[in-house]
Amino acid sequence: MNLFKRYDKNPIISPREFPYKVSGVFNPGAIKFDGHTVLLPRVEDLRGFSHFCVAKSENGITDWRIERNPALEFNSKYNEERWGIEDPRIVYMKGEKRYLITYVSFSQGGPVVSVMSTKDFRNFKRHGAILPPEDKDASLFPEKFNGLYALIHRPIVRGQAHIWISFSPDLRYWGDSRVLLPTRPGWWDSHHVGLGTPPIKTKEGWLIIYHGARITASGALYRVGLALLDLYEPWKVVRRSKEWILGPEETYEMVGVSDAVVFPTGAVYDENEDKLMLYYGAADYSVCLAEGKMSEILKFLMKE
Ligand code: BMA
Repeated sequence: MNLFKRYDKNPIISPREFPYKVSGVFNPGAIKFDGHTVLLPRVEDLRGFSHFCVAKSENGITDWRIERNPALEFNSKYNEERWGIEDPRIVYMKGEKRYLITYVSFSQGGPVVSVMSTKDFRNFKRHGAILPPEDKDASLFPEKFNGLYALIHRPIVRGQAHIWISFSPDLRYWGDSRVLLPTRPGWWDSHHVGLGTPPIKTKEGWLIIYHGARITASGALYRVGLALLDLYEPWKVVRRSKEWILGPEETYEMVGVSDAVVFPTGAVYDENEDKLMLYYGAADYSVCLAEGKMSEILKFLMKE
C-alpha cells in the first residue's frame, strides 16, 4: 500500500519557473500562516551557496507566489554562515507567538544547526548557531517538555550519523542528549539517517518522518521512513517502520543535481480532514508534494 500519493503535476516549484536563475529550489520548510501555506525552500545559486525564499499558496498545491527577493540571504559576517544556509524546518511555538526555524548554516568547521525566529515571514531574527559542528537535519518540537525546548538533530559522532534528541531551557545550552533513531546496519537506512519534517503531534504519539540513506554503486540513495515517539517522553521510540515508505521512483526524483533523492523537510497536517501534505526536495533540484491520510499512516505504524 502506498501511504503517500504524489501530486500528479509534480514538481510544484522548480528552477524553470523561478523568478531568477538558480541551480535548484528544494528541501522546503512548510507551515500554515495567515490562511496560506508558506514554503521556505532552500534556493541554491550559481555560486553553489544557498539562501531561503518565501513561496505562498492558498491551497498548498497550486498557484505558488514566489517572492522576488530572497527572504533570507546568508551573510558571511556571521561566523556560522560562511557558505550559505540550507534545509529550514519551521515550527510554531504556542505560547511564544513566534515561528522558530532551525536550519543548517555552513561554518568554517562544517555544517552547524542554527535558529532564527519570525512572526510574519518578512522579518527574521537570527539566534545563531546552537550546537557545535558537524550537525544537521534539526527541528525543534512545537511544544516544550517540562519547561524545556526539545530538539531532534543529527550530529556526526565517531563517524556515525544517528538521529539524536537534546533539551534546553533557553535554546542556547543543550543537554540530556541521547541517540533516538540509529542507523540500521544492512538496512535501507544503514549509512546515515536524519530528521525530515518537524515532529507532528498525533493521538498515538509524535510522528517522525525521517530520511535514511544507503550507499549504492551510484552514490547515496535517499528514502523516507517513519517513527512514533511517546507524546510526553519523546526520547522513547514507540514504533519505527521496517520498510521505507517513499523512495525515488519518478524521473524528477531519480535525475537531478543529486540523483535518487527524496528529502522531506515540511509537512502541513489538517486534523479535521485527516490529511497530511508532505513537501519534499526531489534530487536537490525541485520542490514536490505528496499527500497521505494520517489514519492510514498511524494504522500502518501501530502494526510495526
Ligand atoms: C543532505 C543535505 C541535503 C541534501 C541531501 C541529498 O546531506 O545536504 O540538503 O538534499 O544531502 O543530497
